[in-house]
Amino acid sequence: MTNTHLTISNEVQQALREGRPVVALESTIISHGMPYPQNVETALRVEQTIRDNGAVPATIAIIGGQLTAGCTEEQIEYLGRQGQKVTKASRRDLPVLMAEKRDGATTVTTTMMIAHMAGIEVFATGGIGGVHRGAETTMDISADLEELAQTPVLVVCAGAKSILDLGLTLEYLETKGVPVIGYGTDELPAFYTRRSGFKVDYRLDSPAEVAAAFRAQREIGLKTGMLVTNPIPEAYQMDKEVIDAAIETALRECVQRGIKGKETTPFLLAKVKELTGGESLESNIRLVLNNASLAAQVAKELCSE
Ligand code: PSU
Ligand code: MN
Repeated sequence: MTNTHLTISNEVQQALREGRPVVALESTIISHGMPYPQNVETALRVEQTIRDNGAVPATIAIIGGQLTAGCTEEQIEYLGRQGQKVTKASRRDLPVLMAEKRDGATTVTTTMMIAHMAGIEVFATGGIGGVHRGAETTMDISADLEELAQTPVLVVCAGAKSILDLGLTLEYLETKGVPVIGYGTDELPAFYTRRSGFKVDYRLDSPAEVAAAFRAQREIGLKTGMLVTNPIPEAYQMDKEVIDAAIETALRECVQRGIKGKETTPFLLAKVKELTGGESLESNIRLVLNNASLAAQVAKELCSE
């Protein structure tokens, strides 16, 4: 049965057919994760970085109800301009968006789903969602963790922001059987900073080692994803005190304003950015580029079987 809801760009289709490396990219980072126009500039730079490293980028989104792998520059520009007006689309949003032919920006969850449907195994992003602080009462746990548990896509990220409870996020991933790899580190990176104080399961030091681990899990038919956490380059790391203070303020304001559900993460991201000015945005851009380059190298290794 062909999937009539899925549209794969010609370039991506051809690369997949010829066994060339492809890297998936999410679109919520464009619409909800960064302000315009830096979001569009970054998305295009990320695509270029993937090309420079010998792979084909596939930015993923929902366009007019179609699950789209390989957005055009115009579609990226549109998502960036629309910003928060576009639906942030997680797993539960897909049925209605498809049926009503609406647009949606894909989170880590839906990007993994669509990448997998298209036959793309590697995905680069900034940070993943996780277990929120206070989840023991709010039950706010990102669908990203469930998706990592059930969809065999390798996700390269810079760890997770400490707007989340990083310890509980790691516990949850352990329960779900998701391998968490530190790239060149034993510690989970905390997005803006290289260290979080939490140990990861395994440290791997080259794209070939990461590809070998992913290939091994594929060979025994494991359906879990794999999380590769790649620390932000030293030069772009933020001062821990500055970022921690901003996160604390953002979290307090989030509770005071009664923000809940899917608005929580975008609110916290925007608030932290507002409080730390351009510095956190620059760090954010740099770490995404760094992840794109690693993901392309891993995708290349996976193709050289
Ligand atoms: N964390 C970031 N930047 C982001 C996101 C998370 O540092 O842009 C986005 C991603 O798309 C992620 C989503 O999948 O937020 C998680 O949202 P939630 O916590 O509502 O599941
Ligand atoms: Mn949530």
